[in-house]
Amino acid sequence: MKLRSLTTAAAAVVAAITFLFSATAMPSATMADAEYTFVVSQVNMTHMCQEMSVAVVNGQLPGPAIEVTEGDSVMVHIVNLSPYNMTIHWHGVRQLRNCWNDGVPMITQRPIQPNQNFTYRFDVVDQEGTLWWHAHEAFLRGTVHGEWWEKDLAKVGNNMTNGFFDDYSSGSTINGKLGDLFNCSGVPEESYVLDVEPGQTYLLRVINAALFSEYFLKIAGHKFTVVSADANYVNPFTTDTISIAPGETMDALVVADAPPGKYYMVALPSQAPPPDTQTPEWTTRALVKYTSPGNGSASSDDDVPEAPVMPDNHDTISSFYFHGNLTSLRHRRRAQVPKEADEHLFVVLGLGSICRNGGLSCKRGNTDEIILVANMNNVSFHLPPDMATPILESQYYHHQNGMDTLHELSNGPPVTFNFTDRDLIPFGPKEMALEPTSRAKLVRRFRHGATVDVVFQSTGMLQGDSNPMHLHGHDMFVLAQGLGNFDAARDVATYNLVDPPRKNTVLVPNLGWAAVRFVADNPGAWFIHCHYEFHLSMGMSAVFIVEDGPTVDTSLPPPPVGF
Ligand SMILES: [Cu+2]
Repeated sequence: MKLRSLTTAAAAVVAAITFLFSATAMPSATMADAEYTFVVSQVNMTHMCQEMSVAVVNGQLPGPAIEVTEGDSVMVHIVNLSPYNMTIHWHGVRQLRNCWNDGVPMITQRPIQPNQNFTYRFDVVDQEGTLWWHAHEAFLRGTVHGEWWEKDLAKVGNNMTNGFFDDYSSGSTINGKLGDLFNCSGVPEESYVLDVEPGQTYLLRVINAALFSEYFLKIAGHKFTVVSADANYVNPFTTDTISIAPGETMDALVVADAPPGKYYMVALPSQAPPPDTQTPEWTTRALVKYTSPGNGSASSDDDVPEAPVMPDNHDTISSFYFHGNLTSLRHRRRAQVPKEADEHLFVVLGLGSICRNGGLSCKRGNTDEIILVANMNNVSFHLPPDMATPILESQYYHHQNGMDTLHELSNGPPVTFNFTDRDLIPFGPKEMALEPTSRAKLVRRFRHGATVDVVFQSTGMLQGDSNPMHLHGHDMFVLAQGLGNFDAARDVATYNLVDPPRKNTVLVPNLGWAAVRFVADNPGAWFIHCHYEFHLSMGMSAVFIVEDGPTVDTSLPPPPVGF
């Protein structure tokens, strides 16, 4: 298959963003192959009869795409004219020995304050396909693209951190368009339209930039051939439905081989079935429209578009099987998966609570006396609001204060229980007994070059939620996934050590587990977190500190000039 010869690329995106092609080559310090200026500002936008002030880049929703060729160096000047602190994270970019440019507030840098500028520099090396950028500050990720919120997103972020969870989006979008399932006083919202010519093949770059939900994406009368995920080629496979979790990207080919006409492209959010709390979820749709070569439309305006039959919105098992189909395409320049690991972590993704009174004793469960938090091995990530120095800077300069308050992520949870017990889903005595949690600057240190296995285990404490876990600065080999509780004696034998997919975001299935392996070869302080914004804001995150190697070439250079 000649992927590089495809020049017609359309972007269909479950809440849009950015494209990065890539390759090998090193840049000079001052010049860049691609240079962009991103002006972040507040603009007023009106949808569904409601005017909102939203933070956007260069006045656009979604923001501008960065298009680069393999091997390019990239420079992006951020001008923050918004009233919010801001950083931009280059999601999935490997950032080899370049952690200073990873864009995570108080972990890799101080946030860019209102009316301040900052320049990011990075290379895109050995990655092909689609990556994206987003704000990594409170809930502002929401407006650099995606859902439509009739809410102040900075405030929503605050609410979630403080244990108030009644905020939901008002609509989903494809490339910033709500589509005709939404209306303002009966007038349908604008739809994203993908014009296609019969017989042509299109590359769709699909990004789930939504804050809360996995999505199913389907086009009536057409099939997808998935060729890449998280900017790594996969063995192509054909499917009529793409399943995609927040933070993931998928590149898929679509052949316009249906009878000329109009076809809906539908993005449907999914959620775990009751007894999980059911939240408002919004389906959105775009239009695939056949045109004739040269001029004219091959479909008349009166054509009623054909709609796809969508999976049930509780059909979490389809997502499980879709992700199980991903295997990596053999690539001569890429290292194979290491056959053994040096370190083994079992990370239980849970929900807990801390007492609002600051003590250890209070009423648990459905009460105002607690703040609900999300955790990893029963510690919830928390940075004190008065923290002065980012973790990376403290690590690099060996600052004592800052580093002595770090809490080491343990190899496993403090107590073992039936993690996927459905009786844990509703508030009750079983669940409440497991609630007490601590908060800390949660980190884990790795020797440079260590091969690390992590098994992520979802739990009924978080209801039946899946967890898309995103690791910065590294790709992870996804060795296996399963439903229920991970059992090393049984499950290690199922590890794929032949062609596991490489992902920066691994979807840990609903009431199940996922096993990953990565090589800690990139010195720095790397955020690892759930890409559901509410789990992240509740503390489902940690920092992986990778130590310098023995040589200059395996060590983190000093911060860039002007940092
Ligand atoms: Cu999560």
